Amino acid sequence: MGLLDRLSVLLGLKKKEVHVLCLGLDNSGKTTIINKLKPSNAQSQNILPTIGFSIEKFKSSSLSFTVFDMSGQGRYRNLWEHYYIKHRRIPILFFANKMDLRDAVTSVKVSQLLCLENIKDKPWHICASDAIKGEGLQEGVDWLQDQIQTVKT
Ligand SMILES: Nc1nc2c(ncn2[C@@H]2O[C@H](COP(=O)(O)OP(=O)(O)O)[C@@H](O)[C@H]2O)c(=O)[nH]1
Ligand SMILES: [Mg+2]
Repeated sequence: MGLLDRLSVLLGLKKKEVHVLCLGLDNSGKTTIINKLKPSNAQSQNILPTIGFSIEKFKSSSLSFTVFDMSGQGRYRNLWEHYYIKHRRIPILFFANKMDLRDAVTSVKVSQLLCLENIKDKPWHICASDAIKGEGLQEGVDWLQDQIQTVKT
């Protein structure tokens, strides 16, 4: 951020800008989640499979998010590491999405299957979500916003 932008954030004239890397298996609902977080007049009605990655934006009450929405396809996974900075204490938000499906496992079970309790060096949180209805998404974004605001800039 340039000096003027920082000043605008300090004065409350502008939201602080943050970058988010969105990763996950293909077809898990990443693009649908991001789309649902945009204002309704900016949402697309027809979500196509992501090729490579796309850059999306949405806002929370005090932050302006730029999201790198990565394709989950194997041949694009080597792109991920270019956007991921290993040694920083970056918060990780997990969505256990498609909770509306009859066979969906609970978010507790998902966190066990992914061994999330082994993540000791970064704050993490898991939310059950239904991206079609938009359920569980705000809880996740609120957590992310809290985490980012407690990190010193
Ligand atoms: N039932 C259900 N379908 C979902 C949910 N989220 C996404 N989908 C559907 O899953 C498919 C893949 O979604 P998409 O956002 O393209 O997945 P991505 O590949 O991870 O970006 C689409 O047909 C979505 O409508 C959800 O929470 N519940
Ligand atoms: Mg996608």
